[in-house]
Amino acid sequence: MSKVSSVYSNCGMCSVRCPIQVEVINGRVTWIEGNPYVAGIESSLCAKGSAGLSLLYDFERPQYPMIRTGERGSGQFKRATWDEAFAYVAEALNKIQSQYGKKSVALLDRGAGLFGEIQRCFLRAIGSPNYFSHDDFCRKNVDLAYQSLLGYGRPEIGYDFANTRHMVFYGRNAIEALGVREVNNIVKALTNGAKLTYIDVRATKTATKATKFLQIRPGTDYALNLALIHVILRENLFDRDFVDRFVTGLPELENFIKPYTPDWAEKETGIPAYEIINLARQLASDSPKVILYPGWFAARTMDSFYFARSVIILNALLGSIEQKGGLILAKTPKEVGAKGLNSILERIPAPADKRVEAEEGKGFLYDGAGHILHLYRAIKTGEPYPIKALFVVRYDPFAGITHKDIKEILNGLDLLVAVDTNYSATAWYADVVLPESTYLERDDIIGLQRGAKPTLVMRRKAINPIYDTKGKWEIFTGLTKACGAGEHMPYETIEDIWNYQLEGTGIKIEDFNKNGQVALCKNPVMYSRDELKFKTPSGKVEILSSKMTEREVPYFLDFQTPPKPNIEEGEFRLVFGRMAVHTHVQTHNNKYLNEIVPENELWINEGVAKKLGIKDGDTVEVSSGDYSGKIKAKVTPFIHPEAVFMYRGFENEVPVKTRSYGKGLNEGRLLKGAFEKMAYGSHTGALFECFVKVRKA
Ligand SMILES: Nc1nc2c(c(=O)[nH]1)N[C@H]1C(S)=C(S)[C@@H](COP(=O)(O)OP(=O)(O)OC[C@H]3O[C@@H](n4cnc5c(=O)[nH]c(N)nc54)[C@H](O)[C@@H]3O)O[C@H]1N2
Ligand SMILES: Nc1nc2c(c(=O)[nH]1)N[C@H]1C(S)=C(S)[C@@H](COP(=O)(O)OP(=O)(O)OC[C@H]3O[C@@H](n4cnc5c(=O)[nH]c(N)nc54)[C@H](O)[C@@H]3O)O[C@H]1N2
Ligand code: SF4
Ligand SMILES: [Mo]
Repeated sequence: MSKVSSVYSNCGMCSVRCPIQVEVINGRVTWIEGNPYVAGIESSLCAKGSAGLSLLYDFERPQYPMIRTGERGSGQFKRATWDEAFAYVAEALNKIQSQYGKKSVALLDRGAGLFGEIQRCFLRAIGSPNYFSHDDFCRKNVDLAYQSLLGYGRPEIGYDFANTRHMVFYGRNAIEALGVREVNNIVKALTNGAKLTYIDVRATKTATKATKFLQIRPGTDYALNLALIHVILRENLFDRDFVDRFVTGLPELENFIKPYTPDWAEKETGIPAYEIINLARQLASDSPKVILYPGWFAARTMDSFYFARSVIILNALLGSIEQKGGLILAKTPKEVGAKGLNSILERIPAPADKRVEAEEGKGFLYDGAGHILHLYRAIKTGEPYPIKALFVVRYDPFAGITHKDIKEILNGLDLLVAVDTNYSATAWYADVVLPESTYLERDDIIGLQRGAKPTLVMRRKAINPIYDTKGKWEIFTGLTKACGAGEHMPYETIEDIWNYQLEGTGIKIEDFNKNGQVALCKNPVMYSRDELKFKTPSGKVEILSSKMTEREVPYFLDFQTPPKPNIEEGEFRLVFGRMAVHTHVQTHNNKYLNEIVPENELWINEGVAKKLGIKDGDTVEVSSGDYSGKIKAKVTPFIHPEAVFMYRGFENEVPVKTRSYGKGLNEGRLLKGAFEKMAYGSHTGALFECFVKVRKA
C-alpha cells in the first residue's frame, strides 16, 4: 500500500510565497500545486513554483556545512558537522566582537518577509543592531514614500486589482515579474473591462495586455507624473472630498508643480502632451476605482524615491486610497478584534548601539532595515565604525554589483557566512557555508500575512531533509546557543516557537491543519471616509511629511533631465528585468527551468542596430569599462533607442552548478559605478543609471 499525504505550505521559489498543496507518496514529493482553498490562487502555480521538485532533488546544491580551506572564491572547502560549523563561527565572532565591539557584526538578509524574524533574533541576541535587507535594491523607495505620505509601509498596502477600473503600471511588468494571485486578479479586471495603461521603455508581455502602451524615454517617469499632477490640479480633476479631508500640503504642491506642463513633459519623456492630458482626464473619470501602481522594484534612478512619492500623491488626489478597486490599507490584528502573534524578536532586549547609517547624519530617510550602500561603505572604509563579520541570508550580493566592487567590500571582512539553499556566488566566496533545507524540507516560524483580512500562515515541511541541511530556525537557534546567548532563543523544537508565538491568541497549531492558514477575522475590514485615519502624526496624507521634516529631507525634487548616451558610438543605458520562468539569480541551474531558458539575449532597437551593423542573432560584446562579455542580440523595434535590455541573473560563475555555468551574460557585473550611486532622499541604489558600450563581436 502506498502512503499518500497532502501538506499545505508556501512556495519558496520566489519571494511571493504563494500558498501550495504538496503531495507526498512514500516519503517522496511527487506533485506541487496551488492551495485550492485560497482565493486568487485556485490551484494555479507559475513555472518556477512547479519546478520546486527539481530544486528539492537537485544534487548540485550544498549538502552539508562547509568551512573554507583555500583562498576565498577557490571553491576549496572541508566538510564539517553542524556542531563544528557553529563552534567555528562562534569562536570567530567572539574574537571579532572582543576587538571591534558587538556592533561589528552585520546580517544582510533578502528580507524579513513572512518568516524572517528568526534571523533577526540571532543578531539581536548577540548584541548587534546591524540588520540590513536587500530592499535598497528593490522596493525601499516605495516603502519610504508610503511611510512619508501615509505613515503605512509598503507591505501594509494592498491593491484591489480585481475590482478596479483603471490601472497604471510604470515598468511594473506584472505579467512576467509575477505573483500568481496578482496576475490572476489583473487578468480578471481586464476581462471585466478595466483599462491598463502601461509605461515602459520596451514592449513587455504586460504591454501586450495593455489598453494603452506608452513608450517612455528611459529615466523620465517622474517627469510624466509631475505633468499628470499638473493637469489634475489645473483642471480641478481631483477628488475634492478626499483632498479636503485628508491631504495636507496642497498649496505647496500646487506651487511646485506649476512649471511642469504636459508640453514640457513631452520633451522629456517623448510621450505626446495630448496622451498625458487624456490619461489624467481618463483617470479622473475612472476614479476613485483607479490604481497607479508605484511598483515593486523601484531602485532604478536617482529620483526614484520622489517618483514613488509622486505616484502615491496621484492616488491621493484621485481618492483611491482605502477604496474598493483602489489601494487598501492593511489592518493590524488589533484593528480586526484579534490578538496578534507574540514576537520572538521583541522578547530580546534591543542593542544600545546605533546602526551604521544612523550615525551618518540627516538628509535621507531610514527605517527598520539598514541601507545596504551604507553597510558596504562601512565595511570598505571602517566608517562610521568597522564591520568585520557578515552573515548573508537568502541573498546574493555578488550578483548585484560589479565584481571589482563586491570583492573589495567582502575582502574587508574577517568572517563571511552564507546561509543559502544553493551555491550562490557569495556562498562560493564565503568562509563558512551553512546550507538551509529547501522550503519543502523545513518548517518555518508562523508568519502574518498583512491585508484587510490579516491571516496567519504556516510553512510546514513536506518531507525530512534529504541531505545534512537544517531549517532557518535550527540554524539560528544553534548559532545563538553556540555564541553563549541561548537564553534569548530557548527553543528545542519548532513547536516551542509556534506555541510561544500563538500563546494567548486562542489559536492552536492544529488549527493550521485544515489548509495551512488561519484568518484573524471573517471578512476584510475596510474603513469608510468617516473612520479613516492615516498613521502619520497628523493622521493625514502628508505631502509635507513630518518624517522628512525630522530627517531634513526636501519635500520636493526638481526634475533633472537624464544624461543622453552617445548612441552613434554604441553607448546605451543598461536596463534589465525579470523573466517569468526564472527568479533573480537562483533558478538558472534548476534542471527544468534551465531547459526552458538557458541563457539571455540583449534587446537593442532595430534602427540603432542597423547603424551599428548588428543583425538579429549576432553575437555582440557589451562592456562597462570594468567588465565585458558576449551575448546574442535580439534586434527589435520594441525598445527605446537609448536603452538596451537583458533578463537578469544569468552567467552563473560557480562551476559546480554545471547546467548554467557561464551561460548568458550577467547584468550586475556591468553596473560600473552603481555602488557609489545613492538615490536622492532615500540613499537606495539606482541601478538603471549605468551606461554600457555595445559592438558587434
Ligand atoms: N544587478 C541587479 N541587482 C539587483 C537586481 C537586479 O535586477 N539586478 N534586483 C534587485 C531586486 S528587486 C532584488 S529582490 C534582489 C534579489 O536578490 P538576489 O540575491 O538576486 O535574490 P534571489 O535570487 O532571489 O536569491 C538570493 C539567494 O537566496 C537563495 N535562496 C533561495 N531560497 C532560499 C531559502 O529558502 N533559504 C535560503 N537560506 N536561501 C535561499 C538563493 O539560492 C540565492 O542564492 O536583487 C536586487 N539587486
Ligand atoms: N518571474 C519572476 N517574477 C518576479 C521576480 C522574479 O525574480 N521572477 N521577482 C520579484 C521581485 S523581487 C520584484 S522586485 C518584482 C519586480 O517587478 P517589476 O519591477 O515589474 O519587474 P522588472 O522585470 O524588474 O521590470 C523592470 C521593467 O522596467 C522597465 N524599464 C526600464 N527602464 C525604465 C524606465 O525608465 N521607465 C519605465 N517605466 N520602465 C523602465 C524594463 O524594461 C522592465 O520591463 O518581480 C517579482 N516577481
Ligand atoms: S509566483 Fe511562482 S515561484 Fe513565486 S511563490 Fe508563486 S508559484 Fe512560487
Ligand atoms: Mo525585488
